[in-house]
Amino acid sequence: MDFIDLRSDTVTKPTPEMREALARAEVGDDVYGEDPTVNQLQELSAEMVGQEAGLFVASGTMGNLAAVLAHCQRGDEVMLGKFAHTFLYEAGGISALGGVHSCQLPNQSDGSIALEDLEAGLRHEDDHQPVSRLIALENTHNRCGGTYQTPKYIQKVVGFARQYGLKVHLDGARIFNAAVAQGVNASDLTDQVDSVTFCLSKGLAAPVGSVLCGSREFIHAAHRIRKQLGGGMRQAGILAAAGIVALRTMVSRLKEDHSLARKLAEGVGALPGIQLDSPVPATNMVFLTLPDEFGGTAEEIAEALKSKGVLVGVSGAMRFRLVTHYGIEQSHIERAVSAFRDVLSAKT
Ligand code: TLP
Repeated sequence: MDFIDLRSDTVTKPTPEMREALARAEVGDDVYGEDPTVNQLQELSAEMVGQEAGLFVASGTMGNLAAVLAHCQRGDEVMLGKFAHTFLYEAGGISALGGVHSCQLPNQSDGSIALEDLEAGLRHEDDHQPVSRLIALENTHNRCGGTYQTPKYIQKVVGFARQYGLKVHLDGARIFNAAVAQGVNASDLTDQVDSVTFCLSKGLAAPVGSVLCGSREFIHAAHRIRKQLGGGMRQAGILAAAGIVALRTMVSRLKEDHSLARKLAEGVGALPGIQLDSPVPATNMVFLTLPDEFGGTAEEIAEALKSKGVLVGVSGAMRFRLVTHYGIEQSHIERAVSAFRDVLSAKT
């Protein structure tokens, strides 16, 4: 069966132009810094997010981990939201591998962390306490519904961080979704922070990879950590070539994903019993909950949808995540809505 896969934008497959570019890529040994295509991707990335330098890494998880390890010593503390991807879904890497303590603060509905909460989370000069070193933000915010934060908010957090001598890392896995949704440049959201990771392999559809960007000095430190993590790649230009095409050709089309997410929300939101987190999704994610009366489990509902050709993500007891992306079209949205209609009406 040909599935309509709404589980994540990570399922996107490379475009024909990417396949051509990776076949033709000029390569070298990137551990020696000699892969011209990797170097080109890193320069382009840094320029697009308004930072001095970039580092091609295997994944968003590796980018965030290398960043936290480059900013923090063992026993230091990172302040992040309790729904942060780095806290919930990165296998505890920052504490397991870096010995970095986390201070988990409430996330507002748009994924931001209130300045009062940051203030309350600050540690003081006291041997009993860890040292506050870093604030980690996430934009768009996955668990909060693909919501975004504005340049003004980021600027406020950076101002706060400067006041207390803290660094700011941004998990910008979907930073281009955040930028396109607000009609701003990605750099408006990233040029103030100390480091930013963004992913090539989500909505931008490249097969592999993320880029960590920051100052030259920071990237020098992160480069060593990437090596420690086993992430020094060799002729990685094969992968980087697809990333370059992703950055050049796939950013502006993200608005189509956002518009299809709104249509999907409209369609499923009109079905009886479905509760949307937000009637108008901010970017490319639709989160919905079914009332307990439906009986059974979210996994059973997901299985029933699968038997109708639609794959969805389960993100809690009767909570689902549907993500639009390259390869999803209007006709798929209609089929997904009718699969939900059928499955729910069979249950009632
Ligand atoms: N998110 C994946 C899953 O891990 C949940 C997804 O399907 O959304 N930051 C954010 C905000 C992310 O959403 C993800 C991936 C990452 C970091 C990690 O990226 P990868 O998967 O490349 O390690």
